[in-house]
Amino acid sequence: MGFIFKPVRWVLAQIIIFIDWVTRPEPVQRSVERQRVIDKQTETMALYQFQQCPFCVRARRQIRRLALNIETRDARNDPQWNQELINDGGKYQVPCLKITKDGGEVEWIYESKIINQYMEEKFSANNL
Ligand SMILES: N[C@@H](CCC(=O)N[C@@H](CS)C(=O)NCC(=O)O)C(=O)O
Repeated sequence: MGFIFKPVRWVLAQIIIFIDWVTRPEPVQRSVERQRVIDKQTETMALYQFQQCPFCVRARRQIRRLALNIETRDARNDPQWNQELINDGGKYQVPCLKITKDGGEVEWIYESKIINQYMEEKFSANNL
């Protein structure tokens, strides 16, 4: 029976991606200067994720809504990001936001809700 789950999961993932695309949020508009400051801050951030994971969709929507230029890294198919997530992040779970601070210190944030809360607090629309 196991063979049936893979295609069902794949179809569900396609539906999620399609609904996400149709209902994608409108990015906030900022002044050029403000966007430049935020781009500088997000330059050293990366989201480890899977394309078809609903929790990653949640984090990617927040990135889009807040108009953040955060690199996304495929932790399922790219062995480099896969190993880095496991070895340096500490566990194989996505989404995970990697933040490299000014002094070189690295923080790994797991859990989509916590990631979104972090982005909201740091780059919220009120913070134009
Ligand atoms: N509570 C977590 C759930 C994350 C989660 O379950 N992610 C799955 C992918 S959808 C995962 O990392 N699975 C690891 C694996 O496939 O081994 C969140 O909200 O971020």
